[in-house]
Amino acid sequence: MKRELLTLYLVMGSQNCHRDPRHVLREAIEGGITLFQFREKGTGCLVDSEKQTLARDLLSICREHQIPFIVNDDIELALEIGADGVHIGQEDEPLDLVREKIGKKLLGVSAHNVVEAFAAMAGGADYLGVGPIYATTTKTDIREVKGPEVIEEIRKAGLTIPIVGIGGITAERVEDVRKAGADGVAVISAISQAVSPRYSTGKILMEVKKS
Ligand code: 3NM
Repeated sequence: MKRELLTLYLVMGSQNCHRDPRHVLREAIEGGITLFQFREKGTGCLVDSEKQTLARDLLSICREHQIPFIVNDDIELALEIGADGVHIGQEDEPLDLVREKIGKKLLGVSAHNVVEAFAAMAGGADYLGVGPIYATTTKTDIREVKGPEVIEEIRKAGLTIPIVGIGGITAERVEDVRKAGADGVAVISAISQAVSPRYSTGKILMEVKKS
C-alpha cells in the first residue's frame, strides 16, 4: 500500500459522535482525511441491520470522494459490502485465516510492541496501528500507554512496513509521533468530537504534512 494513505486516518463509529456520523465523515473528508475505518464498537454502538445500514452509507460517502474504506474486526461485513480492507486486533482471528478470506484487500493489524509488530508483518499485514501512544478515554480495554517511543523501538528493530500511531493523538502531538517513525496518525475523538470536524481535520493534516 502507499504510505501516504495513512497520513490522516479517521477511525469512527456512531458511538464516537455527538452528531450524525455521516455529517462528521463528510466534514472530515472536506478537511482532508486520507483513509477511513468504520469501527462500530463499544457502549451504545449499533448492531445488526442498523450497523449494516450505517456502514453502507459511510462507504458510499467514502466512494464519492475516493477515500478507501476499512472495516474494524467484522470481516463478514467487509466482504458483504465490498470494503477496501479490514483492521484487526491481537485477539481476533489468526492472520493467515483473515488473509485467506479477504484476498488482496488491505489488512491492518493493531500491535503494541516489537514482538507483535514483527509477527503481524510476517502474517502479511499491510500496515500496523501502534498504540496507545497517549492516554485515551475513547477505548476502555487498552494496553499500557507507551508514548511515541514504542514506534521508535519498532523502527530501530528494522520493521519497515507502514505504521500509523493511535491513541490520544491531537494536532499538538503529531510531530512527536511522526518523528518516532510513524507514516501518519489515526484519530477518533480529535475529529469525531470536535466542534468543527472539518477545521480539526485540517489542523491535524497540516501538522502531519509539515512534520
Ligand atoms: N485503538 P482517540 S487506542 C481504537 O491502542 C483505538 O490500539 C487503540 O481514540 C490502540 O483518538 C484507540 O480518541 C482509541 O484517543 C483512539
